[in-house]
Amino acid sequence: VVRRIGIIGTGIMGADHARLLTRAVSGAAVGGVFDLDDDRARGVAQASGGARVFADPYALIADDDIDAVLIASSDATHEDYVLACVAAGKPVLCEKPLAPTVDGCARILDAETAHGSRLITVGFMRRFDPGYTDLKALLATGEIGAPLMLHNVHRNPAAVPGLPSSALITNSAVHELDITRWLFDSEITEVAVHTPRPSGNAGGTRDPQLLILTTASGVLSDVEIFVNARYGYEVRCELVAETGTVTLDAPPPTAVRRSGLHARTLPADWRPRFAEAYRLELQDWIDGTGQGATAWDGFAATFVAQACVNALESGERYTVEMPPTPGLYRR
Ligand code: ISE
Repeated sequence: VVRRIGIIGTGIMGADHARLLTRAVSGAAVGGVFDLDDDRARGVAQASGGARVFADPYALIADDDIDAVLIASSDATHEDYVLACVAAGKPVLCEKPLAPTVDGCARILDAETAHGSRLITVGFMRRFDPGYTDLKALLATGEIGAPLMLHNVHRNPAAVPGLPSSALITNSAVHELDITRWLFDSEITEVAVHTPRPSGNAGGTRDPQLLILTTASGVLSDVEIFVNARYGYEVRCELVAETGTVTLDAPPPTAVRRSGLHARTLPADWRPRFAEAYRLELQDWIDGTGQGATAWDGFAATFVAQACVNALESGERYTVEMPPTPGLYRR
């Protein structure tokens, strides 16, 4: 069986997902696309083997020939589209964030809970990155003892000028908020955010930032988020445990030695760095294996991100008082 996927939003991520679904994932085909920019939608439809172009995203969601929906439109539109998918009883993969506000995420949880079974997956693709899955598997062996600290580095070469300082948290560091909960299987209970003198290249944005997260299990996870680092895209971390450490990096296999330099190339953005994670995430979704982040994970990430934004704006530590996990999401 080939599942026919409808894609809402054919920008950078929507186009990339369409390409992977068409070329790199088995059992899937792009059945339809919608984008506010008609030409862009047509281009992606053509590259996806002649998928239908819809003029209305809700018509795409309701269409009998669309089996499941992938949402890669702008963040503020996610909630309405996800709710429409739940109302139609269709599986949906929504790019992060599930919704930009805690209230929006809560409305989605209510809708899915009322529906009574899980339809929603959130695109926290790092959960499928071979480096992170290795790290989690290694931790589970107990070979390096109990985890104590995780040092995360997350850098982008350049952000749009005028980016709000909160966006470093809600749009970028939100990945580390999710990966911290996932890796340690423990909720984040306290957050603090520190900022150095902003980079002169950040155009007034408070960039970089240092987040300090504490989990219920007592692990400290610090996150350097720097979105105007200029030199390239980089995500790495080091886990410190009782009897050993693990570093996660993604060096390309080729290194150049020339003119007194020993160099490896860095990507310009996250797509090459997480290409395999995206492919595995989509294959898991199509297969219905259910390893992806749930709506509850999406809610939790937005909830903790909000606490971090409060901490950034007030300069104070925040205790994160997350509501109890609804029954639908308990293991
Ligand atoms: C972007 O939206 C992503 O999700 C990337 O993974 C992240 O590295 C980047 O900072 C975000 O802007």
